[in-house]
Amino acid sequence: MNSFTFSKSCLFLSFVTSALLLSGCEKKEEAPPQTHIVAVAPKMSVNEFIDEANKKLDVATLENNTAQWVYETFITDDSAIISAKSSERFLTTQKELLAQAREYQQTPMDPPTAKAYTNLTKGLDLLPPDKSEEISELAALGTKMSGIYGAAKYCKDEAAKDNAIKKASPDEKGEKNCRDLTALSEVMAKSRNYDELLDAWTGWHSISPQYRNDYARYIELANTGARAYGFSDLGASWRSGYDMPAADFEKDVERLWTQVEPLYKSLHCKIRSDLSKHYGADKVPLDKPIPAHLLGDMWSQQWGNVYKLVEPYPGIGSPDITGALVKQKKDAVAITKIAENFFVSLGLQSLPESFWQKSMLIKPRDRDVVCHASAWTMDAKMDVRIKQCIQPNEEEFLTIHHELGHVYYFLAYNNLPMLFQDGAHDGFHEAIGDTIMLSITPEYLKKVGLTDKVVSSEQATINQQMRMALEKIAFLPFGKLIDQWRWKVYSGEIKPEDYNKSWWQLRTQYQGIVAPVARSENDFDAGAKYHIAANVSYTRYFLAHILQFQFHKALCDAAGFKGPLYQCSIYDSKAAGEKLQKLLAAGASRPWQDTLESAIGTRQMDASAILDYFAPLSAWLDEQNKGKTCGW
Ligand code: X8Z
Ligand code: ZN
Repeated sequence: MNSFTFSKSCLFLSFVTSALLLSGCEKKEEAPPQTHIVAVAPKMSVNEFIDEANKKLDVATLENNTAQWVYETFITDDSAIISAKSSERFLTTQKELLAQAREYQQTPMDPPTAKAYTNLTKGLDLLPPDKSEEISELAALGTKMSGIYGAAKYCKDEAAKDNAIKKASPDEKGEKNCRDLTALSEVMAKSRNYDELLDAWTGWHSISPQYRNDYARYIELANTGARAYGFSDLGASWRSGYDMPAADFEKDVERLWTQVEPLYKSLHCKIRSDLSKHYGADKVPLDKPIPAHLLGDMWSQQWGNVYKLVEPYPGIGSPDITGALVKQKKDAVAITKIAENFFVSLGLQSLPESFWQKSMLIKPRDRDVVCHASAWTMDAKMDVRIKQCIQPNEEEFLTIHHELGHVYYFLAYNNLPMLFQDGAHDGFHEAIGDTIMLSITPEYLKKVGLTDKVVSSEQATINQQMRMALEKIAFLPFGKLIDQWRWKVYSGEIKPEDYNKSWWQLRTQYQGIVAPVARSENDFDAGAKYHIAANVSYTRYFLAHILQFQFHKALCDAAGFKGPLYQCSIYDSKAAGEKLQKLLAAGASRPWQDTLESAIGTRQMDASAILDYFAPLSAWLDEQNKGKTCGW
């Protein structure tokens, strides 16, 4: 991702995304204003400038990453100051580089230089405002919001909250009445009691209003930065990072959504009817959106935790990963090693020793940290790390594969210049670990000792597909809507006084869910999601959910697999590994369309592979939904 900035998270140390290859072809509205163009001849050639930018970014990124790592793994008032200061310095370096870059806007460039230039100037997650006091305020607000999010605890009563703040020991009374996101998420995952779920949901959503005003100010400042570089707002900068005109990119996102929307609606229909059976039609009416706290997840984004409630054929052949991890007493390191072993089986390298020494794989007992999982490359070489609060359950097991996907990407491109050290686009980076996840089939689990039997039957297939669809299909509208909201917030179409209303309009429109209790503009429900508080763009995950199936198909072909896509596991295939490694090693050195074409023979993101994968479930859902009123 474009981690030029402090406010990234899920992967660190990449600066770039891209847009049009040659600066001469840029879209008018995104070109920096003429007033900024310096009319004198640049001091150095554009190639020298790019070399210098690579060197400066190398130094600045290492310094910034260390500050952010310390902050996110040890949140205190002191580390917050260091983090904000470091972000401010980083933004200032970026400002200097971008000012210099303007001098080369009209300069002819060879393709690699043009790509590096694009990566330096397009698709950035944050852009520095001109005034130093605004940079400083922006940096401090970013740090503040991620810190509040990371350290937040919901306390049932205020006295408990005071105790939780005062007392250091987690065992003391106050802390027990206060629950952090990990504890609240556990309720969301495991409880099937309507009121208990409601308490956890409303509890977590009571945190974000405290930074609602900060968020509005952050948007103002971020837009000031974007406008200083000729973008209409920061959302336009985000959309400029895909090697195509931003308007075409928006159309592509719509095209992909149109392809998958019917399958989502079909899944929604069946899940709603199953939830209605469990909770009653008074709580889950059959023609209305689903209450947002009943889907096993704080944000209703992935629904795997309600699998047992909706299992098509109860008890048939669906391996219990959580059960196996617990039974076999797998700790965080052992779980990470299982994921590493997958990559190694493809012929990729083992993780460096420093990964094991420096990563944070469990939640420390004695301090606040940002538990939201992330992968880091500290020095753009071998110092790669993961920060995750791993527990022995299926969700964390899958997430560690996601994170290692980032880590293997970092390692594959670490010999490239800094401006090429990134994913082909941000959706590629998010798709790698998930592609591996698609190979976690029952047969694979048997090979690694996490299940003892594999059942082959139509019913077992449908169960397996349902399990996967609850993760992958359920996610799609959520993956799209977050930035639909944010793009409008950045453009000013959604005003601060409508933040919450517009958020729920989109949640209902796309996901078919509804807030479980009345909401108002005193709430800030979008801010209850990490990527909003931390300003991480989100369309990347939507794209990743489409791309990973395209990658899976290509890698299965390379592995010589002949059956249906959903049965394929590339585990142990060196041929698939070689193909994957080649894709990763290209980093952001070429437009993503070229990288995609070399890897899988097409220049387009396309949902046929995901639809093909889920063909059996799709047909089964159509059968099940006959006679039901679907939609909301
Ligand atoms: O944020 C993440 C990763 C880190 S890049 C854990 N994901 C999104 C989320 O949690 O909202 C992965 C899936 C979507
Ligand atoms: Zn990620």
